[in-house]
Amino acid sequence: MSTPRGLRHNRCVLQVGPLKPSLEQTLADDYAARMLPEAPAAREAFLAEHGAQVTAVVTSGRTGVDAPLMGSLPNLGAVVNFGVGYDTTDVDAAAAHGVGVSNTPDVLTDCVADTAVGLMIDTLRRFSAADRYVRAGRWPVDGNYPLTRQVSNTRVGIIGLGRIGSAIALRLNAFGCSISYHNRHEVAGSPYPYASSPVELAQGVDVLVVAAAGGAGTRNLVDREVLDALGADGYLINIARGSVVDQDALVSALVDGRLAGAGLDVFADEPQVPAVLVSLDNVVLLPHVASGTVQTRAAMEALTLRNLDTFLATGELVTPVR
Ligand code: 8YV
Repeated sequence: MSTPRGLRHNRCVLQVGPLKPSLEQTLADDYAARMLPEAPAAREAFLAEHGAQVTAVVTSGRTGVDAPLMGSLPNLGAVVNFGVGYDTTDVDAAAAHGVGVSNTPDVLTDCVADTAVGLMIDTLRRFSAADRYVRAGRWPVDGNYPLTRQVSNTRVGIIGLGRIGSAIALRLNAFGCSISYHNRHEVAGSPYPYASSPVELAQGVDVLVVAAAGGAGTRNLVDREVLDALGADGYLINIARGSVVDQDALVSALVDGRLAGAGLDVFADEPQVPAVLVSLDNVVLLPHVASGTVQTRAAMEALTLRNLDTFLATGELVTPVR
């Protein structure tokens, strides 16, 4: 059997983009990992000098490895991704070069699903807005806060019934919500009704929750037509990727009153959030924190290192993406 790609040369681990500080420390201390410079000239010089030595990259969904970078790393064998989403890594180029890609599934499912439900409650019940009302001293002046939208027993449509979408459905079942979903393929054995398109799904629900993977296949899947199908009494919750929603169409729908509200953990161009969204009181805006708990991030870090260790020892990944 031939030696797997990435094990044929002296092992050199490259960090691409910022990572959790403790993970960066471990990579530097225990793996003598190099960090890819960000400035273009320094990056080019680094790749010219060290590119051929790199056998494994550790990165996150925030940065990833695109095809040109992969082309500069001729002995790369694995892209180890901290996070479940890997849409910033070119998996087709990786497959073409024989490079494995791993992510961190399962360990973050609970926290991301918790965040989706928290965002939904906050958006419909307007808790953050009501908190601002109290802090601004308006309660004694303007009286009771306006009534809001009930969460229990709403009709919820989930786009993407994978691990995270299913965990969201499970939680919302306990709220008496009726669940339906749209997915690339109908999920065999699912207890929930399937809608063959996002528009069809949006037409029949009060709340649309986006839990689909990012990437070219889902870009702007939630567009103006879908938002109009959701309607002026509808709410959008997105804990997936900003790219899945046409952000301009979303902003217009909110500004025009064609959508009741939105709860967003992700945006098209993070960390930039359109000023108009910030000015609206019927949206809840989070800085991409869905998996951001001490416990979950530690589990993600451990799984990232398990993938790296296993790759360096055997050429295999523990949780490859395909
Ligand atoms: C990441 C995420 O932790 O897992 C994902 O896909 O979006 C988050 O959980 C965060 O983006 C760090 O890269």
